[in-house]
Amino acid sequence: MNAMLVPRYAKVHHRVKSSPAPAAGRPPGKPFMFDAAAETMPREKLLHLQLRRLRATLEDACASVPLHRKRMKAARIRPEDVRSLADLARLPYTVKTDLRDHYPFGMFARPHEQLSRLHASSGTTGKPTVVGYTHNDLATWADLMARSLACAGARPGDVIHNAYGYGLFTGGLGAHYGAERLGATVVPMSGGATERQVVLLKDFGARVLCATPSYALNIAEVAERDGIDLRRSKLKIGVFGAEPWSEGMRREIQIRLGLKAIDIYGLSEIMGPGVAIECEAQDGLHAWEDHFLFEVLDMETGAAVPEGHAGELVITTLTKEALPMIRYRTRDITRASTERCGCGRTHLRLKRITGRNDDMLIIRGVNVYPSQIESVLIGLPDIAPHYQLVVERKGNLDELGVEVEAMPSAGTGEDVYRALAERVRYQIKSLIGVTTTVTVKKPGEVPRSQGKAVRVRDLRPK
Ligand code: DLL
Repeated sequence: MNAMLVPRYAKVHHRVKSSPAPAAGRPPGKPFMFDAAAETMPREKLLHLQLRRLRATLEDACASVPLHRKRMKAARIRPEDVRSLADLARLPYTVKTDLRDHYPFGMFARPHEQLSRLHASSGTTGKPTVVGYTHNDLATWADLMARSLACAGARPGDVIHNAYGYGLFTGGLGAHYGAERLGATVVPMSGGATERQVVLLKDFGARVLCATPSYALNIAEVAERDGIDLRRSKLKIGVFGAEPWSEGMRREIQIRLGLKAIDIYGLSEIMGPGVAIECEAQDGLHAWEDHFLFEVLDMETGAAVPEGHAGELVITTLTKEALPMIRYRTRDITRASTERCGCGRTHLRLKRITGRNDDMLIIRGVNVYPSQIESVLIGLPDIAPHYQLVVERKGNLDELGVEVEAMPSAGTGEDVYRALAERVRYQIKSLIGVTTTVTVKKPGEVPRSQGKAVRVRDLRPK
């Protein structure tokens, strides 16, 4: 009887006494956890904690942020009316354009003097999305990122090579402070200078690599080209996220770098990296429910989808001070499961994020996500795992071009490339049902990623 995520919460009405104190350590017979008390909290207790924190967040957001106050009033609900987590469904949503419309600081709940840091994401159009953190927010983020790294298999004393970009992007600094908080030695590389990254990965004896999956693949390729076998180095764990990637891509990276590739999820509007992460079982991302409330909704009806079904992930922050978010529509598509994981963590698991609502292409009536195309391409013989999609408008219809890259083993010549293109086109058509025009490029011709890969070139008139 666990069909719906939100109705399950409906039973919870009481308050909990206190929040868990971080207690590093390893309960007997359990895997290492950064905060075992929080990570294995019984679900009943976790849901009580969520309710208490939700009410506090709503009170704070309404008192400090005019937009939240206005929206709550329009929805005819006050923080004190929220008596159970089922009441969440009555709360208004927040969307990305709210942040843009209140650029730069209009949605902050704390004055400048209390802000310790700002981050921003550029986005494709218009103004950037600006997010802010108090001192406490940064401490919570470091804790959650340390918890996430430990969940991935990192340990105090490890060398963690951090190739997420440093700067306004949350990846670099988020992973950095988490690694330090864990008690690891962090190598603050940022993205780029890939040849140097490869040498230092080996020379400094990194056990953990943090990077986008597409950049990890770039690192693997440069290492192979330069004759450095990272599979024989100390590297054992990859903490990869910030962009959608497929199981095929995971297999490819694991084989080429000789490590276990762990999926990490996060977004700047909510915090940054460390909102959810896989454990060593690689079977869904543990989503840290003591700090965030997760809903998976059918956005046509606004209702929670049955557990295990795909829907849009909507997140409410429970402890954020500078930028509390009420029912933030992430646009990310996932499925949730409250089934207990073998690792002992009790927090719900999100399945791999397959893409964003707004990344979905409709090609002659067929809905397709870039990650679906990736799943077909990876593993095709003679095709390298680098690709770009090109969307164009011809008349009233959208057309999809797929640029793939031949491996040197494919041979050369027009006939070889034509036959390869036909094979790729046929595979995509038969597995996804969408008609594409495939162009085969020479080895090295598809641009390599330095951070988040550009998978789609949208040439449609705006
Ligand atoms: O990408 C934060 C991050 C940094 C996450 C490092 C993981 C590792 P933004 O730049 O705000 O923040 O982009 C957030 O990236 O809404 C998803 O669409 C996408 N995304 C992030 N992680 C994953 C993932 C960071 N593991 C947006 N799988 C999100 C699929 C992901 N998509």
